[in-house]
Amino acid sequence: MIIETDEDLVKLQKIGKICANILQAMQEATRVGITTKELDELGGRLLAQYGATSAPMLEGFPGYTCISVNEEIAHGIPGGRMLRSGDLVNIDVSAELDGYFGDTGASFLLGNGDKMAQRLLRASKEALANAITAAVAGRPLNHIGRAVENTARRHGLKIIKNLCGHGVGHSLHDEPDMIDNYYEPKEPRRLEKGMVIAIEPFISEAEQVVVQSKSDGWTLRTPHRTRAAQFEHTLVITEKRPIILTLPDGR
Ligand code: M3C
Ligand code: CO
Ligand code: CO
Repeated sequence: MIIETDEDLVKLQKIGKICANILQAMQEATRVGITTKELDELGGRLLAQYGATSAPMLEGFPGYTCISVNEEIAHGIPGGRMLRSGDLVNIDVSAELDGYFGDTGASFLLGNGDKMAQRLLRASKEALANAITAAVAGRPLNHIGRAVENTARRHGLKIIKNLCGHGVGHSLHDEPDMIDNYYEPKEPRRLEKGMVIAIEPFISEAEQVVVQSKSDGWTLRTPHRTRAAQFEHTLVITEKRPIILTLPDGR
């Protein structure tokens, strides 16, 4: 969506902060032995406290939040899987309040993890930061993907090419759709002032596509089960630096 009124901005800020606070609380609650279902139930309780609705559930997803572990890249279904030291965990929180949506996600390690997992985290965090810097009104939309792709290359890593950012606002996946995480020279669109978008680079250790699980219809994995990490923020495009809507309280 494109912001038209002050009310649009205020309501997007509200749901953005809610998503960010819930993501932070779930990250803080993550410990060895907890199941992804228990973590998701915390997310569900917090959503209820804020009066917000899980966006994945509105799409028929069987969980309040998406929790993806190791070989799961995205859309991981919360369940009985117990988290272990060294797991690379991704939590993605998206929700609706008053007709407005927010979307944020983060990957992190439980314990120290291995060198590659640490590299994936550093690179994907940096890719999101560089993409945010590139997201200025008037610039070609493909500057976002270019920033992500260049960051991955500098770290000797790959991009998951069939996962992309998207517009957000009146729906979870809104206009402009399909914001590629790689440089697409034929992309004709430009960023506009007031555009609300979610940028979410998935940086990968080897493979460049994900496939959907045939058994649950949701979980996205790479064919050979190699890993990736994601960070996601919802932003409003301006003529300067974008406004990041999904920062938790106190940040
Ligand atoms: N918030 C998720 C979608 C959740 S709906 C099951 C998203 O938009 O960030 C992703 N899209 C693709 C992979 S993760
Ligand atoms: Co998301
Ligand atoms: Co998203």
